[in-house]
Amino acid sequence: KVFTSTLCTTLHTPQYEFLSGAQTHYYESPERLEAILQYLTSNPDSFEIMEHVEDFGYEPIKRVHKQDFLEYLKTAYEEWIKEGGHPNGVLPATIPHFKLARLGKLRPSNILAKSGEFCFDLSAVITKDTFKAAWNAAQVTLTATKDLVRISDEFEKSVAAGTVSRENPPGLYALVRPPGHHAQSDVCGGYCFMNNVAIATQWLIDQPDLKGKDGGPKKIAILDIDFHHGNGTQEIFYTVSNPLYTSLHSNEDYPYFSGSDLEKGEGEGLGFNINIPLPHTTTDDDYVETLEKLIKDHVIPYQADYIIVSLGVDTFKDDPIAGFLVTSEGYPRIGNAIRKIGLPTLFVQEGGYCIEKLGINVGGILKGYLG
Ligand code: Q9C
Ligand code: ZN
Repeated sequence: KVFTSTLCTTLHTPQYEFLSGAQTHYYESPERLEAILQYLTSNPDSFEIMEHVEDFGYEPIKRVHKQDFLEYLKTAYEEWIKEGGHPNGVLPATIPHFKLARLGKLRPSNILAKSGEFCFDLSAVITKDTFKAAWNAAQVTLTATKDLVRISDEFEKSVAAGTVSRENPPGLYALVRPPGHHAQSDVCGGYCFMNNVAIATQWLIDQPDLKGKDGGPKKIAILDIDFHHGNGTQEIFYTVSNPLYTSLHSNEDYPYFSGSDLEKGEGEGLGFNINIPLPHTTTDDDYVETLEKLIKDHVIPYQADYIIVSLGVDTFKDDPIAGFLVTSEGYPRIGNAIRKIGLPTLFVQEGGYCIEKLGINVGGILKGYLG
């Protein structure tokens, strides 16, 4: 089952961004979603598309993101225009670099200052309806998450009754944009504003009636297979032991300052953050082998109740802003490796920018998962 909303393709359309100092078109575009949707619609035997979106309100978003940051996202564009900002959208020109912040104690309310305080790069352009778009992506993801609980209960019953084998776990997909895994509790960046996967994860942990095997909250293992490190998801859950955050990503690319295998979590969270940085030479075989090892060494022993996948296909060999060698034949193998975990899984769309192959690549992962 695929959860999406037409708002994912109509809202949040910045005209340009800056890459290597040059103005380019905005890579995180509605066409990305249209391409994926078109592929899934033309495979009706495998995919059922749901346009139903429930409203979970502000509460689940506030559990992950700070109030002042959310207020900023909501009001930034209007203030920006009022102060003479360019209509393409809010982009910082001054970001509080940590070497300055050692001395600086100021937190000015000026929009030019706030645009830097709440953003870490030049790719998260805030337009008139960015807040609404990010809100919508979070609500679609939550809608899918609620259904994950339902289908997972059904799955457990069927397994107990012996009508379904554990080898065929159910799966859902939230087809959303803007993506989320670079958004931290109080900073946007990397095309991300609200962290959809983190919001969904925290919501599952917070449900009072959802009990895990030990009587505590359900346990979630996050598998981040986007090409880029999910600095946002890592930051949000760095000091807790639920969820387990695991990521395969490039060892030499954006976001540059996080993603090392030495980042293992802190306090109660120590040992529950697993980063596996990989080189640009990474092929289908390398990727699948590393993923299978990650699953065997870390995901299976964690004994989660649910898997949430940050699904990026910017690992593709022809992705215009990334650099691995994964081919369209590799994606079904990746999906199959995830299926072999044997747990109900929610896939949430993150990156992937090769429009021509987005459908077949995302579809390949999902089909590989379905087996
Ligand atoms: N030379 C996601 O995939 N610009 N975000 C990087 C690369 C930002 C990627 C520049 C890339 C953000 C969700
Ligand atoms: Zn990415």
